[in-house]
Amino acid sequence: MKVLFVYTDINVRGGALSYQFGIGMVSGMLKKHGHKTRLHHMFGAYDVEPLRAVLAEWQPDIVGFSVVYPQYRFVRRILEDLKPWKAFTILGGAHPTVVPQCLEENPSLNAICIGEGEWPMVELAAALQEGRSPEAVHSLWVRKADGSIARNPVRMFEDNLDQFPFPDREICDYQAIIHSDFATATFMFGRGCPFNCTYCSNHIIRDRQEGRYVRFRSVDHCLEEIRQVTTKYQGIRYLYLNDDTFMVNRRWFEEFTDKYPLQFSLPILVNARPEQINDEACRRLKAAHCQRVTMGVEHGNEQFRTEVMHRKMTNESVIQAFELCRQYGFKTKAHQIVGLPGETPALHRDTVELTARLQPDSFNLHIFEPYPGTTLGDLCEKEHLIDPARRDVEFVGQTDTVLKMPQFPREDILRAFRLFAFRVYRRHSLLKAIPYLVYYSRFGEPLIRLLHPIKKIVRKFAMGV
Ligand code: B12
Ligand code: SF4
Repeated sequence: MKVLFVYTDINVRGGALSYQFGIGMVSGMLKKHGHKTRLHHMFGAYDVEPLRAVLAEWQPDIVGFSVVYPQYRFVRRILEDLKPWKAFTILGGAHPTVVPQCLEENPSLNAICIGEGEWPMVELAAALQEGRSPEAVHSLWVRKADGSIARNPVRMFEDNLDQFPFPDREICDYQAIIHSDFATATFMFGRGCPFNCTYCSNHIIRDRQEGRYVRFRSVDHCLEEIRQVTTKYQGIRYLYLNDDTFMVNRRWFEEFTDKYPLQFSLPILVNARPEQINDEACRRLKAAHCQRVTMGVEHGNEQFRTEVMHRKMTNESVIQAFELCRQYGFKTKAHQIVGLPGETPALHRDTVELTARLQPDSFNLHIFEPYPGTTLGDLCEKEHLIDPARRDVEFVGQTDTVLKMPQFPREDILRAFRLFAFRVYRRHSLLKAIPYLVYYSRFGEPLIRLLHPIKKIVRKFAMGV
């Protein structure tokens, strides 16, 4: 079977290409079972014509989309714009996992996959190849010939991740991704996350399947993947270990940080929760050539962060974590959010103040977006906080708001977003504050694309990394 994956990355901010692990994992598994796969990456503005050309030229049997909620509106448009479809169409990824009913909204769609897609896709491809009906494939909802929908039971989480092939990086121009992403190769060693942040879909994804959710591949399996990737691709200078939960499994973390430096010398970039950072963890990270630690802080007001966002940590522990990382010589990066339901300009000022106190080398400020089914998404619906006129508006992800809150109007949220970096860095470094001010201004997005050829120099200058 020929399976075409579509990765929509439409209207996202910034010029870097990214690798989609979900597609990579499913593609690796399909290839192992003798199928052919190909990827169509939609990057930049919405343009369906190149996809139309690929469909006509390659004639895939199955077209699989990997979909997150902010991209769903584009996927719907694609399904409409390219109908009638000759291929079997299926959605997988976070959005159909959380909202499987999206099958009903799209007449051009044949099926959706709930949760992990490796085995369901292999079974789907086998059924279609053998001329059997895929109506009973577990984890799939399938539109039947009579128009009704088969809602099949969902498989358990796969416990042994080592049995899957490595994510298929040959499906894309992975060399170009490394180049575009500052000479960085990205890895994901585990799956699942044990936390319950109320703005994140994680808790719903966890509930969709039975079994152990937070899992890691064995350390040796991960090291072998690093070896293969660093041997095969040129010019890699950093390894980004993208797992949110890199340090959650202490035994795994210790084994990794023991073994990695014996075999590799490339610097690693990691994600951590502030409460996981202590002397012992930093010593281990240092030994593993860690260069940067990224931490989700998400808000500067302790009470708001705990009660509304369910991120239970003190500001003091956050400050200590950033200081400790600095002492060990790691660059730091913080994630923050503005425009949350119930937030006020005064509460946001706490985020500015805490970030100014932390002085991370770099940061990401996201504007809150209500994802369906999340605790905060449901709250926004219940309290009618979503502006009906803006619900389906297409904008550059997380740089605008769909909420209408009298205490924190849209104009103020956008202003807070644009001025955040300047406010955070102005007292410490105008050289850093001013480029950031431009980056987050209205002209930021066109400028990022204009400066694309010299972005490494710009980043080094502004962020020191
Ligand atoms: C790492 C990560 C990223 C990374 C890498 C993304 C990737 N998948 O490779 C980066 C930083 C690039 C990223 C970007 C974004 N992310 Co993200 N990300 C995650 C995170 C933490 C883990 C995802 C992951 O890679 N898991 C491992 C892989 C193997 O699993 P998977 O992707 O789920 O894929 C499996 C199944 O879903 C399924 N599957 C996936 N695709 C397909 C396709 C088909 C056809 C089939 C059948 C099955 C299938 O099979 C896969 C293998 O089992 C999740 C949180 C979470 N707990 O899941 C958020 C999450 C998926 N991200 C989310 C969002 C919103 C985004 C962004 C929009 C953020 C932004 N504004 O920029 C972008 C969107 C990028 C895009 N264009 O799609 C949301 C999605 C919410 C929702 N309800 O849709 C999540 C759930 C976090 C949250 N805040 O709720 N993300
Ligand atoms: S730590 Fe990250 S992935 Fe886990 S629940 Fe919170 S936001 Fe979601």
